[in-house]
Amino acid sequence: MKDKIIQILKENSKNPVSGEKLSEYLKVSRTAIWKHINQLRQEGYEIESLPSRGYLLKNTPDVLSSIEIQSGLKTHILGNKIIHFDSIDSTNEKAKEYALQGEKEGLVITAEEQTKGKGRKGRDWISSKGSGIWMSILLRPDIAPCQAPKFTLLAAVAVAKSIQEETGLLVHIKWPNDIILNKKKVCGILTEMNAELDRINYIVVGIGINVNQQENDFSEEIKNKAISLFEVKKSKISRQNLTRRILTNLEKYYLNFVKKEDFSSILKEWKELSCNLEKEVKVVLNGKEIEGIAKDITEDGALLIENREGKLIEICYGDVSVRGIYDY
Ligand code: BTX
Repeated sequence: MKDKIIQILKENSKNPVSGEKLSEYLKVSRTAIWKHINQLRQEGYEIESLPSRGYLLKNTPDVLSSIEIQSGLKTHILGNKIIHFDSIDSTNEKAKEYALQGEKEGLVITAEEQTKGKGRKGRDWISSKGSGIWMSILLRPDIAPCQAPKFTLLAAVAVAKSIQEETGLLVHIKWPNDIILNKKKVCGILTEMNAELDRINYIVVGIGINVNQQENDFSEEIKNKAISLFEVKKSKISRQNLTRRILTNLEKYYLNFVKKEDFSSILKEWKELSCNLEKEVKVVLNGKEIEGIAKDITEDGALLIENREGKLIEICYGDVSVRGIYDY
């Protein structure tokens, strides 16, 4: 209902719409309209009440709601359906629930705040209210499950490019799933999959970006490794514009990969954006440390490390530290 009211007010941006007209059109009482208008005001919509003329929308807040993101979104699949939550445990968990109910690919779950945002291996992802992009995208690619790790790389390229295009800031990718700005983590990507031996049922790509937090907004626990776009750009960034750009770029890379089976161009861009290659790295894998120089990334998205003995080791997953970048 609130979305419908906003849509009508947007379509009549120059002319006030009376409560009577809204209630007739939407077939609800004028009291119900009034309640919804008040709720919208609480959510940050600036709606003027002009005596005996009606409601006029003066300003929209930077929320990640379906109506705001979809207006101006030119994708074919991603974002066809967007479900927005003011507060939720984890957008990835919600997307997986919808996936199990048979929801089509392209569904996007967005939230203003996550109370149990997830990182990898049960780690937390701190997702404070209204300041970041916390979203998950449901995909159902017709490819073999062993190809799934490529989605994290693909998403990282799409997000890094989108941040650069939208803000002009130079970001890098730290294998496999971090986006780095000024040597700190500005974004994390969590890809989760449900598959059988030979086919993927669904993939959920969860993207968390620190957008408009100020330095003091980060808790003690993460303030040495986390950074927001605002801190470097020194001006507020539209979460709506950045979200639309990410969905557009992600769809482009996704379709190139699944329809044209072209991963090599994504890999090339990944390498250009990487902060790992030719750097000294340390990988912690099942509690064991491997040190060496990151030499390359394979077609399957694994990291190739040359160890101290000059032997090449292929790392498919694990936590990588790069000298000089936060936890190393
Ligand atoms: P990760 O395991 O690589 O990173 C998690 C680690 O990053 C934490 O242990 C903490 O040290 C640090 N950290 C936590 N919060 C932040 C933050 N806001 N900024 C920078 N560093 C932080 C990375 O996992 C994958 C994160 C994906 C998050 C998205 S948000 C939407 C979707 N829903 C969901 O529950 N997760 C994904």
